[in-house]
Amino acid sequence: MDFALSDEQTAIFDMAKAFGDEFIAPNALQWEKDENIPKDLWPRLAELGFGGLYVSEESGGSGLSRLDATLVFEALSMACPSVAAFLSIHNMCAAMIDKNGSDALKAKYLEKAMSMETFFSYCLTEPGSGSDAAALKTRAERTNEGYALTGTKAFISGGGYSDAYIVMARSGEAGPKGVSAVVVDDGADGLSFGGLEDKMGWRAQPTRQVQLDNCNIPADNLLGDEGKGFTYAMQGLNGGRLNISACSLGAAQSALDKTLAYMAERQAFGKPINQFQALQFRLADMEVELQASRAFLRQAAWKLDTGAPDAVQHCAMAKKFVTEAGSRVVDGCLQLHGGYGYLADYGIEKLARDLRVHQILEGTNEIMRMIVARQMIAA
Ligand code: FAD
Ligand code: 2MC
Repeated sequence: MDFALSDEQTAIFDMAKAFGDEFIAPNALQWEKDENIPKDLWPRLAELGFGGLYVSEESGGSGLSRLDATLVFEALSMACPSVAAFLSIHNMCAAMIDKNGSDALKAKYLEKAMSMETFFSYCLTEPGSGSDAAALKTRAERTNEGYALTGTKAFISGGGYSDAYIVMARSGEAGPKGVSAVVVDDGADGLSFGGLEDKMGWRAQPTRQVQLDNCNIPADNLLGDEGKGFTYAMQGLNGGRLNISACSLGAAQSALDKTLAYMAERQAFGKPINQFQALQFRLADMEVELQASRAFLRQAAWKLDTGAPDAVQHCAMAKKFVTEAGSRVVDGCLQLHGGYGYLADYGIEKLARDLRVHQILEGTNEIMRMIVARQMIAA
């Protein structure tokens, strides 16, 4: 067993970190104020191969492992977790098309997804069904040409911003087996968007409802087989949950790095505050939390990469553990900055707001516990 990153993995991390330091970190606070990530960022990330991190090389992707991808999201989140997590959603969609799509669908979408001329959103949640995702009601009715979609998707990251949407909709019976996944292009007749949601964090990313009113799409925009959309959506989320964990980890690490520098400078009672043992112990606790998170996350990614039978549970456990640890660490860092931690200019309060939602989306941490406990009591 080898816990070290390979030279190639270290190079991937360093490349993402350098890009984030130069092109994302200096803009993160402004993009949050603008409530917009400039679209010209994406082709530059695509040049590094980040438009399809774990899309196969045959399809024009980078063909990396899930573990490699977590390194990219960890590194980019040191600059801004909101930007990194947005990129993760696009990657999740691109990989769903690569893994499950027909040759026609791949030919239609993947090249531009890899260059990130086409940015993808993922539409599962509805106003009446979030955790109980298989209860979704959006209909996909068969027509002569393909499908007519009617329904509303809630909380869609990139709603009204993205170029294409993977929509999970009901084409058959109640429950998970009646769900199909389809691709809807921006500009399609019958596609419209709700107002911009006013959120606590992830403010650089637009979140809107995606509304479908007899929205007609061609038959070859079906992803894979009819009735398998729920499984594709869940498989996509396994990797997504790893990525979200990596986003919490990178952001918390950057908060801790900033806090160490701050504590060496900040004086109280005649000495730098890093000389108080009570505070040193807090630093040590935070270091332990992040090291444990990193090891646990990478183990879960390795399980997904190797098709381990308990990979789904490990992805869920990693999401629960790492997102909660990440938020605790950022909150601790905010406290160690005193009043300055509460000011926007220091960047820590943004991280506390951005990371909070990682315990809610891509499956709440209660649902992560449910996934783990179901397996524990099944045997
Ligand atoms: P509910 O399912 O109503 O849950 C309410 C509470 O009950 C939660 O605490 C939940 O954990 C708990 N709960 C529910 N069932 C159980 C149970 N069986 N046992 C124990 N506790 C339970 N969705 C998308 O499809 N695409 C996106 O791009 C997207 N982006 C998002 C961006 C943001 C900023 C946010 C906030 C959400 C986003 N979501 C997206 C939606 C997100 O995935 C859902 O909010 C989440 O899955 C929870 O669903 P819900 O909000 O309906 O909560
Ligand atoms: N990986 C692979 N397959 C999975 C899976 C997973 N993680 N989870 C479920 N499945 C399969 C499962 O094996 C079953 O297939 P089969 O019948 O062939 O065995 C099918 O999906 C149905 O699963 P369940 O019987 O477990 O369905 P149930 O409705 O009881 O529970 C649950 C499913 C609660 C685990 C699922 O609804 C869930 O994960 N809910 C959380 C929703 C969520 O994560 N939303 C995130 C939206 S995206 C987002 O927030 C973004 C920011 C992008």
